[in-house]
Amino acid sequence: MGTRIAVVGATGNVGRELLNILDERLFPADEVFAVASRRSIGKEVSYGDRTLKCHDLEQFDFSRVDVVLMSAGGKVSKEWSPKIAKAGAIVIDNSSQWRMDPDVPLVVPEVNADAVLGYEKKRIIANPNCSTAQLVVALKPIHDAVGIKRVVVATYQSVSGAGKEAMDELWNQTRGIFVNDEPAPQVFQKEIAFNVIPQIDVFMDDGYTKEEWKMRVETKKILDEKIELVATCVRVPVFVGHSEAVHIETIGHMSADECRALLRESPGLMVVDDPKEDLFITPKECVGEWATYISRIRHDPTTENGLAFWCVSDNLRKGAALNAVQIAEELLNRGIIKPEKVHA
Ligand code: 11C
Repeated sequence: MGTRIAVVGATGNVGRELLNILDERLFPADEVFAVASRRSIGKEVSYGDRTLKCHDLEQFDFSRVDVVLMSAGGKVSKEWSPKIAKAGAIVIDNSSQWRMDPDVPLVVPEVNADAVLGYEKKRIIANPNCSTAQLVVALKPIHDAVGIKRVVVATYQSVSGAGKEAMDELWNQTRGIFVNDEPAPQVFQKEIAFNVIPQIDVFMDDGYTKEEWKMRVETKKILDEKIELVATCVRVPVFVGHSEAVHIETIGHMSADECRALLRESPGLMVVDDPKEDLFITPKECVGEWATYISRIRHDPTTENGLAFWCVSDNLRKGAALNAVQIAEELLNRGIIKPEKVHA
């Protein structure tokens, strides 16, 4: 018998991508269930060429599945992940609810795949924030080669990170400008059409936003506690695809050419970088892709061991759904998912 999977939050941006990616990657699932809140009962979602009807979260019997891919926000995850784990399934959660819990592994398979073994304590594995996931995939090979001391990153994050309503807000405001009927901001703090907003998530006491804090603490947990990181996270009027301007200070020296050659060979990365040919990647070009794209690798002349680069990825994929499915693949490859135990 193959694995049985439930996708919770199946009608959301990430939920739909989870179903697409399970299908695209031919995840060996015997059954896939779409689960959502009561208001989505009866709604249908696509899973490859099949159509799944949404089950009600409150009524669904989670002892029927081995793995639950959860993308329903922190509040739902706080209540439901422990209940689902108790029913015997392993939860792979996309929210920020469990990421910094010492008993929950925070996993990006290209970086710390072995950490999945820590699932045992709570039967919950956390998926990082989208802006962290793509960054650590790029940092890992450099850290392994010469050590990273410090990272300074500025993000250019698409509106899809804030959900479907945020995408509608960008669309309606953009259209509204041309027909003189601009809706007031509701999802974002300020107008997003033809603008950029230097606030993602709430402000904290130290003046940083929670998104900026997440990038720092999650990078430390996934990659190395010793790495210092400071971020400025900015929302831009792009539908899908997060971009990052990354500056790093390394312990040992690495030239830009060495960095380019190293990243070309590293898992999860695609290097598109030739300024003479105007070769670099923009977020629009990475939509629907699995890879994290790296462009504009160069030496940072303000410090002896400095590198700068541009990092772009589909935030709904590597930043969320793809990473979650990769974690499920790790569980399969390591024999941690044992369907016969659950369904005997
Ligand atoms: C955004 N990064 O772009 C956020 C979305 O902690 O999982 C994901 C928030 C999170 O708005």
